[in-house]
Amino acid sequence: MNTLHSFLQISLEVKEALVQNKPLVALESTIISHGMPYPKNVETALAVEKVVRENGAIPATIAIINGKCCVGLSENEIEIFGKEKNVWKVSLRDMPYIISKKLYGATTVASTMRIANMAGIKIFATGGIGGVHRGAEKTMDISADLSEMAHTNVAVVCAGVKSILDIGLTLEYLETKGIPVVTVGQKSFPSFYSKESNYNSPLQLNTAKEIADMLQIKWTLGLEGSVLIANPIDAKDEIPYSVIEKYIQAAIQEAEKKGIKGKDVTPFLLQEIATQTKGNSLEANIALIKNNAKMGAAIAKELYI
Ligand code: PSU
Ligand code: MN
Repeated sequence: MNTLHSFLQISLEVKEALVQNKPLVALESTIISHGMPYPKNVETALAVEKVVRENGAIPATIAIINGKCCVGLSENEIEIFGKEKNVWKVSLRDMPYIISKKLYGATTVASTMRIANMAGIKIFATGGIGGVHRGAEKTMDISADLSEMAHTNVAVVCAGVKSILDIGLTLEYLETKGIPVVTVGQKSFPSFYSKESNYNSPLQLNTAKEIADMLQIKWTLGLEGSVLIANPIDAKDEIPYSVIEKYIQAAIQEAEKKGIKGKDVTPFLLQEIATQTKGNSLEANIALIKNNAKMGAAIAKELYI
């Protein structure tokens, strides 16, 4: 009989870290296969793993390969996810299909969280989460990332919510689902490419230790689910809101014109914005992921002590 165990493949390094109670940071693979172009995607994925290590934690990049949920990828596997065209973007609904068909599956925030939880990893660093899309009152396009965050005990470090989404509605949805949203070191809720947005963060904490304390208390109380840790992009790397907003508007219009729908929306918008900003948005994206990896490692270190 198949058990959960038979579908989970944890790398030696990650296994050792789990046994020895070393800090671990989960990383997703959709960002590699559908979030950035080759070869920058592979370079970034490897650089992000390096940042996690340099900050005293063990990286665990997660993906689905050959019928297994893999926790901890080799360089060669990361290269495949960056290069191959036949890699699926796998959210929760796609997991059983991709596993049963033994296809390559790049995991989104939702599926990465679920697999990290199976392995016992509590901290996950990424760039941006999916959320409530603009116009969701008509399209119902709300990412499964949000519902997953309502009940899986893995904290997500991201750079806030980018305004391809409806930031206000995303914050409302998070509140409804009981998901704490805490911004690191500032009042304004960050918006991915930009350090700030027009929204205040519901909560603010200033150190990794404070965040780790809050996570421990949440889960000790039996309050299930994630915490959204919004880590603002460094001022030197940001694209100001007023500048990026017009590219985002244009990209959304282009997606509508082309009839892009469902799971293709986010990758299309990211690519369109990168093209229109002549790669500037991609550079900001890379900088903020590294920044989040660093914060993820710092929190993981506090949590495992
Ligand atoms: N935002 C980014 N880069 C990404 C994604 C979001 O800046 O790569 C990916 C993440 O994997 C996220 C997913 O979980 O898009 C959300 O997709 P959807 O909106 O289809 O749920
Ligand atoms: Mn969607």
